[in-house]
Amino acid sequence: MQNNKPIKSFSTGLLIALGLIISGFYTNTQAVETVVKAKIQHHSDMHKSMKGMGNMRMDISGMVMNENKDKLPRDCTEISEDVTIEVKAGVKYSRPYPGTVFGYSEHQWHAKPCSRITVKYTNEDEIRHQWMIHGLPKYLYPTGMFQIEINGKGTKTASFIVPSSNFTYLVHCDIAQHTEKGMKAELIVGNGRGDLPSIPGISAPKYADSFNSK
Ligand SMILES: [Cu+2]
Repeated sequence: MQNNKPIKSFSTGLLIALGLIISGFYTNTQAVETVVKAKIQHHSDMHKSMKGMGNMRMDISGMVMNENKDKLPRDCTEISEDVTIEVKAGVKYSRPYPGTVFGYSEHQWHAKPCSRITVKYTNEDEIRHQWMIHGLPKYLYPTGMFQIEINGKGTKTASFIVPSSNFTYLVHCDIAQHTEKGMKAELIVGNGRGDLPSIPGISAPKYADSFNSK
């Protein structure tokens, strides 16, 4: 009996120690679990926010952002018509327009409200060019934009659907100086809202250059 007591107290101490280790381990496991859960949550948030950024097809030759082949704008009951825009980009398309360096093969397109527009875009230069349209409804096109970008020579095709309102949409290449140097166009849906300024072959600049000398 006398021997039992130290053993018993030892085993109690051991149990307490084991308990501490186990609870410590458990706490650690919980902490690890919390971290893992947070990471999973962060990952899924990232995916959600990527979804919020819209869909994106991307490869070495370029990208398509916010393509929409089938989601109708709220104010459309059906797709009114399918329109195909075949447009080329390149330095050579600037030739008819003095003062420009880059150009599109066409600078104005027409479409009916609620039409689905398929853009077949060909880049004939060795540099990067975009066909980027602004002002689309943000609940379908995050940032209101649809875009095709091609790195060097190549062709990409993608579609989007316009809403029912009469509107003139700006189309351009957003690469530094390309808009200013000729890569600007307009898409007129329905009756549009007049021409945008500085569209090569279509409209004069809003503020003409002044070369007055005194
Ligand atoms: Cu460009």
